[in-house]
Order: sequence, then structure tokens, then C-alpha cells
Amino acid sequence: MKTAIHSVHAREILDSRGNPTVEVDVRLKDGTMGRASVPSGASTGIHEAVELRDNTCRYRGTGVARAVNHVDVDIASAILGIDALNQTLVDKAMLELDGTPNKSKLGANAILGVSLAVARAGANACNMPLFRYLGGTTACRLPVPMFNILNGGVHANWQGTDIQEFMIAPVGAPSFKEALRWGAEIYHYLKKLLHDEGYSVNVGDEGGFVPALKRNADALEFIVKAIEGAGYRPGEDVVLAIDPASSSFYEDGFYHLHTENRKVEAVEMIAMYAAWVDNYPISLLEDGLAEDDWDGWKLLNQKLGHKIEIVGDDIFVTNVERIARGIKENIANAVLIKPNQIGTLTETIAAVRMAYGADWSAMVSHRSGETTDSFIADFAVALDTGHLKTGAPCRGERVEKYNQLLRIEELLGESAIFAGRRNVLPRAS
Ligand code: 2PG
Ligand code: MG
Repeated sequence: MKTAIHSVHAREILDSRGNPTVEVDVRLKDGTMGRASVPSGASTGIHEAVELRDNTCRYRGTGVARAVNHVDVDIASAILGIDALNQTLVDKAMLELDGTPNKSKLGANAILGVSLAVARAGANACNMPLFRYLGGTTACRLPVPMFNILNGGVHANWQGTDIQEFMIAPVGAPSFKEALRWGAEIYHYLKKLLHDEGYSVNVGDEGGFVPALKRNADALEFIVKAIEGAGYRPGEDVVLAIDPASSSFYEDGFYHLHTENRKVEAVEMIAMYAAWVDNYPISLLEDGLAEDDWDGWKLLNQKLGHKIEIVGDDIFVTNVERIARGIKENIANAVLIKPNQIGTLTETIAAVRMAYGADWSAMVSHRSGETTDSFIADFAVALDTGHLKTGAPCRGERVEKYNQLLRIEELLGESAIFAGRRNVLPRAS
């Protein structure tokens, strides 16, 4: 069999924050190669699959030599000879070898690196672009890019807002290429506005600016002005989205808004979001409440789920068991999809399908620590997710994903469709 897995080799490389991560090369019998690398979060959910780190003196404990060794020795011997085109079988073999519920034995970073590299090798062996290999011949819809242009929280060392991510979504653009241009123009206009008012224009982990604003809502004001200043219509051409990553400021039953020097309960957070949704063209709220605040989430979805997209990240961690509970309890209407939260491509696809089955949407996401691997760009087209967030239109590891989507759009030519408003709500109107 030409596409049998012939060799598997991992190495320790650096991510965009200068921390070690896993890169894997998979070679098939016919000589085809597939390579993939694994990202890493900072506002990591406690229910995520385990990212195995060495905890030795190397790299101040963050080395991944053990995960690399698990790929080279244990995983390699378990999957050699399997047909790379049989992704499910490869992933199943790794799940069985690991045997733990959270991939703590081999490490989700080891397993995911192999899983994605096998998919790439399969695509290369078939001489197909990755998005088509994964999504089939009808995969032709480009996602709306959700540009994170203002960073706060842990991605900005708590030097900016409590809210971790303020995003813009150019839903009115006629194509992905134009959406990218609009996003970049607005980003640069925002830079000018912030600079003119004396704020820092240094950037955070995902490429957004980190001004030390006094109120979280000031960020929304600035962004609306930037959209207008760049010549676009807020709410028509471009809508807003936020990811407070609120688990990172939730403690003892309270949400601690450091910027505003107050701590509030879930109901007050919901009231704050509802006011923002009334006053600004926000169409998506991710992780508005903390990862185990199921009651709060339910209330949040009751209040705002008919108007905007309510996306679960830390609460669902791309895990079908947690997503199933969320669907049953009706606590959201969308799932954030991060392959490294769960650890295999097969399980990531299962999470997307479960969301679709419940008439929810799915938004594909990068991590704050990234590499230049653009797998998620192809994945978003393949699974037709309609939107994807992968940072600001700035910093190599972020723009590589956006640039890959440009290439895909070009390759699709006349069959390319830009998702536009279809996935990014407001839903009610
Ligand atoms: C998030 C992500 C990505 P991190 O909270 O959605 O933006 O952050 O990778 O740090 O978990
Ligand atoms: Mg998030």
C-alpha cells in the first residue's frame, strides 16, 4: 500500500511566544511527507486535554521533549503500516494507546501533531489541497475572518482591558480578499486613533493593540470610530465580536473587572453585555461567563441567544461530552473549535458535526501561542464553518492563516463563496 505510514518523527520547535511546542513529520511508503505543528493557549480551559510539558530545568519547565519522545517511540510503533488515508483508524490507535480520558499519558500535543501531519500526508499523497481532501469537492465557502484588533487580559499581561479580545468581522465584504483588506485598513486606522490620543500601540499575543483604557466599553467606542474612519459602516459592513475569556477573571463566584475596579456576579455581567449589544453592533459573544458557570450561561443564552451568537470555548473545550450537555441544557448556540483542546482531528470534526446537528454554528480558532502552520484555515473551509478567528491582520503566525485563505479563494476561482452574513449573526433581524 503506497499510502501506508512509513515513519513518524517529531521535534521541539518554538511557538510565537518563544515557548517550545511539537512539530511532526509523517512519511508514507511512497515517499510523501506531511508536516504539522501544535499551538498552545494562555487562557487555557481547565477541562482541555493535557498539554504535556517536561517540568524540568530546560526552557524553565516548558520543554516538550517527553511529548516528542512519545511521538518518536510509542506513537510511531502503534501507527506504522496503517493507511494514512484512514484518519479515523490512525486517531483511534492513538486514543487506545493513550487510554486516559484527557490524553495525559502521551500528551494531546504529541497526539495532535501526529493526527494533523497524517492528514497532510494523506492530502499530499492524493495530490489534493488540504481543504479539498478534508471537505470534499463541494468545500468552497470561505469563512468570515474575525480579526482580534484589540487585546486584553492574559494576552496583554493585564496591561489593557479585562476583555481579552475585541474582534471585527467584515461581513459585508464581497470576498475573503476584500474582507482581509477591510480588516487591515480598520486595524491601521485604529492604530492612528489610539496613537493620536496618546495610547500605546504596542501589540499583544494575537497582534491586537493594547491600550490601557479605563473602561472596557471604551474599546468598543474606539473600534466603531476606526470602522467609520476607514470608510466602512459599523453594523452594515463590519460587525463586532468579543471574547472576554471570563474564566480568567472569575474567582469565588465573582467576575473581577480589574480595569473598572469592581467585582460583579453573573447577572450583572449579563446586564453589561446586554447594554453593549444594545449600544454597539455586536453580533457574537464568546466565553461571556466562566467555564463551569452553567446556570449563568443558561441565563445569558436566554437573554441574548436570540439576538447574537453565544459561543462556548472554555466551557465546551471542543469536547462532545460537554457540548452535548450544553445542547441539552440550551446554554449557547455556537461552539468554538480548537483542535488542540481535544487532541485529534477525528474528535475535532465530531465536535463540529455535533454543533451542526443541533443547529448551532461552529467557529474555528487559533491559540494565543501559534506557529506558522495554517491547518485551521483549510479546516474552516473544509468543514464550512462560516467564520474563523486567528488574530489581528498582523504578526506572521496570524497572517499566515489569512494568507492561506487568500490562496484557497484564488484556487477555487469562480466557485468560491464568501460566507458573509450567513453565519455571523445578528440572528433576530
Ligand atoms: C481564546 C484563545 C484564542 P488562548 O480564549 O479563545 O484566542 O486564547 O489560546 O490563550 O486560550
Ligand atoms: Mg476564547
